[in-house]
Amino acid sequence: MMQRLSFESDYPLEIDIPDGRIDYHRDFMIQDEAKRLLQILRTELLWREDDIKMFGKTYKIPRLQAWYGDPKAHYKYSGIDLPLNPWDETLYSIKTKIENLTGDSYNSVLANWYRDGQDSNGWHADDEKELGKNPIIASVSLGSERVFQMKHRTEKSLRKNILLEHGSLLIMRGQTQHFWLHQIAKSKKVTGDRINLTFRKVILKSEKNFTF
Ligand SMILES: O=C(O)CCC(=O)C(=O)O
Repeated sequence: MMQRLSFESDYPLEIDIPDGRIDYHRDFMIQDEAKRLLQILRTELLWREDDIKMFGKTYKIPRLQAWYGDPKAHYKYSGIDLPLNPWDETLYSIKTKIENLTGDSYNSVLANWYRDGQDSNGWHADDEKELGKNPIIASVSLGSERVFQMKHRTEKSLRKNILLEHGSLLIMRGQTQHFWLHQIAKSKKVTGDRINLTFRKVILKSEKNFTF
């Protein structure tokens, strides 16, 4: 069942999942500000249409993406080595807003642009070794609402569906990436676009205690 979250009391809402932790800030941005940022990011970011290889075949990833961050904050997933762009002013200001709100720190961001409901992001966890043991992932949603689906890796009956609203911030922390997978499935009902920004802290290769 899909959950539209209610905010009568506590803010942010801690979404109750075993073996992990999720906080959801529905009103992270006021609607006008979120709309303005969506318009800027559509044109300002260096969007790429990357390929992925699966079972010997090459496919276009069903969304556009772009990677920004501190010098040396390199990131690779599913064989895709994303070129690192230096911080964009708009992305940096959103990063600072999240850091001031939560007290966490980030050095990079993966931007995803879902052009319509046919764009998607399949089941995965953000568990690459560059992200360290219990990564904190801060995910901002701008534009059309999409459902963030989660499933537990071993307890197959455990699932969670969260509606990601325009201007919201969802934070995954603790052991979430070890125990849970997430996805944005295709949807025939969604016609508009959506930009998602997932702020991360990549362990820099120059850091002494970096071990793969
Ligand atoms: O679009 C989203 O909300 C999820 C993005 C995501 O899963 C990712 O970038 O790893």
